Amino acid sequence: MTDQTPAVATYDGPRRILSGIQASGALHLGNYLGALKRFVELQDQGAPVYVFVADMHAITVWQDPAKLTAQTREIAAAYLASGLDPEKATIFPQSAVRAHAELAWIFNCVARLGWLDRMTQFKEKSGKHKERSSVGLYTYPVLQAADILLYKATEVPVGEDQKQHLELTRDIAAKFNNDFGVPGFFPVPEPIIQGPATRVMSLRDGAAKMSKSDPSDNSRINLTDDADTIASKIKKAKTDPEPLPETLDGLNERPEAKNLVAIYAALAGLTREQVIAQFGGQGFGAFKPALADLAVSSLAPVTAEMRRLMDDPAEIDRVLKAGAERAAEVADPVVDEVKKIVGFWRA
Ligand code: AQP
Repeated sequence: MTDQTPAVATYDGPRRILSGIQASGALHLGNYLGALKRFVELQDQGAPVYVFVADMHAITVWQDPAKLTAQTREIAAAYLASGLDPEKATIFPQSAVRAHAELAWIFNCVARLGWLDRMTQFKEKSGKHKERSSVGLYTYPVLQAADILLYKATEVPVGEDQKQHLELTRDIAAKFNNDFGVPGFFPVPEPIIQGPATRVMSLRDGAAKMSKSDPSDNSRINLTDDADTIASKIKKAKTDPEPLPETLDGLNERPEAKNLVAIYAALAGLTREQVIAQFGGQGFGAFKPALADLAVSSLAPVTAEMRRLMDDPAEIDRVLKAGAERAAEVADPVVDEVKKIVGFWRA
């Protein structure tokens, strides 16, 4: 929390879960284990789930317009193929609900420059070329706060990398409630960063996050990879020469081994202790083929369903349109109320 954050007021609205994935390229195993699988678990627990395709976030870096539309459908296909049910979960493209942009502007005037200056993801993504980065890339976490608070979301399932952005959302909610004298108007949402795979690492470098933008395709398993490609990427994954340890502590200082064990645990629905109990003492010559088989059998149904859906864009579009209408029913009254609170003119 920043030093400017006032005391948290109580929010007594309903429980709501919200998250999104950028339409910025092919999805990978990190997105699947850190985000998609979690959304489905929450939906299956009966929670009201809102999941959007973050196309407005995607354009913070250049996107070919023709590809952006296809990528938006592809993320929606991944949501459906992973098990999200459009009757239960509200699935929609961010840009189809205008209130996201409206609330983001108001939040740009609530958030402080000092808060954004601390965001490590901007520093990583802008690299040495900060001056050439888009202004949108800088204010990205403010749009993310609008995405979340527009639905008065109480919980946000994300991977570890989004923790700092979630803290900024909490600060914006608290500052808005405080500045405008509306305690409890916005909830101060909780991040849900749980499970054995909140930070899946690159297969080529145990110190780097598995990421869409990594130039090496061998660093990640894409949801669109076929069985042979998955097996070959796991076979080539960087490891050390030691066998797997007999205890979890033995994975310390062995980032690549730790990552592969975490991936196995997440895919098999086991704890890392259980994986170590099964494979401790065995070399990667035995563990990697077992992991490859598991990855292929877990991802094959998702990949096949994604392909089927991608061949039927009309079905995806129906889901997105209905989802956008349902999302707007929640979002529009919230942004109307915010405009009233801020003092904007209305007839
Ligand atoms: N490696 C990861 N392990 C666990 N969770 C991850 N997520 C991303 N990478 C991992 C989670 O996936 C959700 C959607 O992420 P996103 O596409 O919106 O943005 P991102 O985090 O920027 O994903 P990438 O792959 O790293 O994209 P690039 O390379 O474009 O930056 C989020 O919940 C995220 O935590």
